[in-house]
Amino acid sequence: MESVLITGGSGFIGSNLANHLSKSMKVTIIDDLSMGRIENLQINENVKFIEGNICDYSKLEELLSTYSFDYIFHLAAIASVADSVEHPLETNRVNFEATIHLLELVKNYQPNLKRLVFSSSASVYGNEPTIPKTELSQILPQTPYAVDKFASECYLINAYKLYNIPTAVARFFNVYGVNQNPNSPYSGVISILLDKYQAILQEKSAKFTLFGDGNQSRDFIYIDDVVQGLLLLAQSNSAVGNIFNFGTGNMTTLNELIGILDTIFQKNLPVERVAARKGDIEKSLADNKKLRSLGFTPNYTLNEGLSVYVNSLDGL
Ligand code: UD2
Repeated sequence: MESVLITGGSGFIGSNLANHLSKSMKVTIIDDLSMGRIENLQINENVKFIEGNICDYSKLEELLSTYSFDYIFHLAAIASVADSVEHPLETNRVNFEATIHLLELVKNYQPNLKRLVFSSSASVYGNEPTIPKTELSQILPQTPYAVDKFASECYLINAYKLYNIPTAVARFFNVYGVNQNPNSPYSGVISILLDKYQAILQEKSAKFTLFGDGNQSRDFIYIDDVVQGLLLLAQSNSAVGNIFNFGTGNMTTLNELIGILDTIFQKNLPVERVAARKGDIEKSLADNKKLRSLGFTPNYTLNEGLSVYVNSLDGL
C-alpha cells in the first residue's frame, strides 16, 4: 500500500484529501489543530495522526527520517491573507520558513518520494488587472501571505531543477466546502456567510460584515474539485516541476454570492458595509487550461457546490 504524508491534514483542504486517500493508502497527518479539527477526519486503520506544529523541526525530522513516503502534500499554513497583513513575521515563519525546512528534510531523507505537492495561492497575482490569470501572468504579490507563497513556489520548482525532487505546485483560487472552519475573522468568506445564515435560521441575530462595495469577485472552487486536481498533480508525470491554477474559470462578485445564498435560504442577510481590507484583490479569475491538460474537469458549479455544502451543515 502506498503511503502519504499530509501536513495540515486535519484542516479544511487537508482533511478532505486525507479522507479520500485513506480509503486506499496509508495516510500520516501532522497538524497542530490551530484551525483543523480531529472531527474533520474519518479515522480508520490507515490513518495515523500526529499532533505537531510544522515549525517543530525536530518532530518533523524524526518523522521524515523514520518513514519513507510515496507522496507528500504540504498544506500546513496560516491560510489568511488578512492575518498575514496583521502578523507578517509569524506568517513568514509558518508559510515560508517551514516550507524550505521541509524541502531540506525531503532532500536528506526521502530519496524514493514520487511527488511533493505544495499548496500555493492565486494571491501571488495581486491586483494587476488582466484576467483570467494564466500561470504565466504577471506575479505581483502585495501581501506578506502572497510573498511567502511565491517565494515557497520558487524554492519548490528549483528543488526539482537542482536536486531532482519531484515537486508540483497548486495555486488555489477561493476554495470552499465541507470542513471549512468559519470561526476566525479571517476564515474563508463562504464559511463565514453560511455561519451567519445558520444563526438567522436559529433566530439568533447575525450580521455579515462586507469589506468594500461587494463588487470584488472571486473564482470559487468546490473542495472535491480541488481534491481531484491534487491527485492529478501527484499522479501525472507532466505535473513535475510545474505550477497549476486551481480554479473553475468562473467569477462571482460578493454581491452576487450573497444574492445566491439569499435565494437558497429564502432569507435576506443583514449586511454591514465597511471599508475594503488592506491588500484585498479586486478581481480574481483562473485560466485552468493547464490543469485541464492533465485531465481535470470541475464537477461543481457554484450553485451545486453550495447546495452540497449547505446540506452537510447541522441545523440547515
Ligand atoms: C483567499 C484564500 C487565500 C488565498 C486567496 C487566493 C481563504 C481564507 N483565503 O483569500 O488563502 O488562496 O484566496 O486568491 O480562503 N470578506 C468580507 N467579509 C468577511 C470575510 C471576507 O467581505 O467576513 C471579503 C474579503 O474582503 C474578500 C473576499 O470576501 O474581498 C474573499 O475573502 P476571503 O478571506 O474568503 O479570501 P481571499 O480572496 O482574501
